Amino acid sequence: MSNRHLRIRLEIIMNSRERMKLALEHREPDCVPFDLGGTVLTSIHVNAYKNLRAYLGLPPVEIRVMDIFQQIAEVDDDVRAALGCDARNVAPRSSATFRININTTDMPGYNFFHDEWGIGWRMPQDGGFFYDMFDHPFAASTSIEDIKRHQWPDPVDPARFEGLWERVRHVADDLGEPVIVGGLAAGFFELTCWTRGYGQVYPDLVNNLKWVEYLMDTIVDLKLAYWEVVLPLVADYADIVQEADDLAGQFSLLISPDIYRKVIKPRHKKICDFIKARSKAKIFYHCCGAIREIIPDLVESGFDILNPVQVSAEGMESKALKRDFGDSVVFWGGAVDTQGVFTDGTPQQVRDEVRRRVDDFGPGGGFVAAAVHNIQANVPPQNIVAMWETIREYGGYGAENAPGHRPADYWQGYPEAPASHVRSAMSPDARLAGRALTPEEAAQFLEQPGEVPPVLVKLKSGIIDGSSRIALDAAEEALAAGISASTIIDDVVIPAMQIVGDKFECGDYFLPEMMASALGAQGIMKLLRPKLVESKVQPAGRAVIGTVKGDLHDIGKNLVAMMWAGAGFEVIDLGPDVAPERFVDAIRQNKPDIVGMSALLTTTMPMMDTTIKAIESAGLRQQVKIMVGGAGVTQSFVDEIGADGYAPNASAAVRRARELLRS
Ligand code: HCB
Repeated sequence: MSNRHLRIRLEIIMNSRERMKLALEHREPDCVPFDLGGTVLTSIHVNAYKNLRAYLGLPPVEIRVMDIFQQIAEVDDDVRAALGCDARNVAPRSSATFRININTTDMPGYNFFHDEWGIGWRMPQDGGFFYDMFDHPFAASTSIEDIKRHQWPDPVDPARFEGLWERVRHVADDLGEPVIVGGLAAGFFELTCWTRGYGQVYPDLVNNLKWVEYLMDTIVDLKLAYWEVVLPLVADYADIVQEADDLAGQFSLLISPDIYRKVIKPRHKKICDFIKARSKAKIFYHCCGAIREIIPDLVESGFDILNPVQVSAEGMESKALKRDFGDSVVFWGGAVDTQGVFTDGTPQQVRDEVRRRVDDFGPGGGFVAAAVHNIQANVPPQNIVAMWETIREYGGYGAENAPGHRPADYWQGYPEAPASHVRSAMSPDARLAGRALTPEEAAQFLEQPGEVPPVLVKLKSGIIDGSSRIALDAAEEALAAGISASTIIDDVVIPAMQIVGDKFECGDYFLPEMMASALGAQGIMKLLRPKLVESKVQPAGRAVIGTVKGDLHDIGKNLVAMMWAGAGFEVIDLGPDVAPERFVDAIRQNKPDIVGMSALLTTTMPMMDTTIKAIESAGLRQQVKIMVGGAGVTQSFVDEIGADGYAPNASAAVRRARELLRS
């Protein structure tokens, strides 16, 4: 057989569209639907796709890229047939008024282009995996006029919809597959982040709300205009329509539930209501990370399907998700944890993981099996096939091995899933000890005792509240009143940032509040730095930090850099996508005490090891302490690569840096 590695043969009873429709109605079809390539968030990186085709014994083809940014492949019909893929994307085309023009010469080392929103994307010419954002049209904007004047894409350009009706009809009637209609680019919040820049949007939510809401509403209006045209066009053929944002990280939401409910949710609801008034399609919502706390809100907003169901994130344990939300939402994804076992595990470990997830999510329908997020470049084809086989082997409803038909002792040895994900006033130490702080401990943890002059109180609360203007004015006032720079730092800025960090760890503050405070502290440190130099005051230490080569995720790294600055460190921030040689050069040039590295992807985590080896080879290892962090980084990984320390969040990074410098 051409696809020689596939051991499983599926007894086909329904076509994909029938199967999918039942699953989306929370009913059991013949088997769990399987998705590879049905959306731009459940596809496969071109490198992994090439390997998969070869492993399946399928002939090489010219790989069509489904999404240029993520470098994911359009899954060809031979692979779809071999694996029995149950979902197909019928995306509208891009606007005729815009053509991507890739520039290969004007940015040394990169290919780059600007998209129709004005966002700049680039990919390293040497070994790059993705196009990453480097330019945001509103990065420096302060006025609503900038938003009005911007040349926005035309959401209803007829060229987008050319041939769309024929394509959806063909998919539904001729192929018997469900029709997934893609949205206008990403979700409205994601597009807000992309056009403004992640580093700006979060603090905007605290101290520039009116402006950022105007930007959001502009984007929502474009989306509604798009859906207004596309939905009647695809009529009843549309089974699923798609929206996507990123609202959570590994351990918690990025924004507070309160901000979600006040700022994001009404706009989500507006979009969903608009779609539901015009279509019977189910609404698919992609949001990575630990979103458990707002799942009821997402359901209230009108989303029917959740993706990617990041089962490795906090509170996202599959068994408890199904128990608590299985009746109200369809889980699309979650079949295998892409952060660990899919890349690093053996095929048997992948089988064990997938079997468990199918058992958890499968009973009663409401589950479409897919990996958590796009299959990354470094996932071995054996593991992809192991995933697929296990879904087919254990995902047949009514069969002996059907989901949920497990022996009574199957769950023995698995940790009991939490009833709900509770954020509470828990210091990291208390978290480690597995208990919440008492109210007295929590109060002590959050308060700074002692009396301070009013201007310093103003300064302190300005920092804690994220009111950077008030804080900066107060710092200037304090200096003018003769209070020394080192007193301001030691007695106010550092303790204030300590409180901010504690609030973050307690789940009281989220990214917007923490970033707003950290930006304020950073501004004050900049103001005070010359005074410190004048009076020969040494910083707490000097730190170089960067996100490693190939990785664009810089939100966490920026936060660590800001918190270090707020704690009195002099920080040299090398940015994202930093090659080992640049870390080495920065150490030579700046002679730091500590080097911080960040990586969020399993494909880039090995770059931390490479960077440490480069630092060793340059003979610089003994001069610096090396600290690492990022969603997938664990203490055992730290030990493996020989780093000196690890911190799970920015506040812990301050504590750990101080410890390392004392050691
Ligand atoms: Co991104 N992404 N992403 N992403 N992304 C993750 C990381 C996944 C886990 C999501 C998932 O699986 N569902 C996943 C990685 C899976 C894997 O590794 N196998 C993933 C993927 C797959 C991707 C792409 C590959 C998508 C694709 O297929 N193309 C793509 C890759 C781009 C690239 O890097 N080249 C991609 C893109 C994006 C963006 C652009 C949409 C956006 C990044 C924007 C930016 O940073 N400028 C993004 C985001 C936002 C995420 C999630 C949702 C949140 C990450 C985040 O900002 N967390 C993330 C989901 C998750 O984390 N579970 C998802 C919040 C910060 C505060 O936490 O962990 O970064 P942090 O930092 C902490 C902590 O780790 C520590 O302190 C920080 C502050 O508290 N720390 C340090 C961090 N660095 C430290 C250094 C030290 O020395 C010490 C402590």
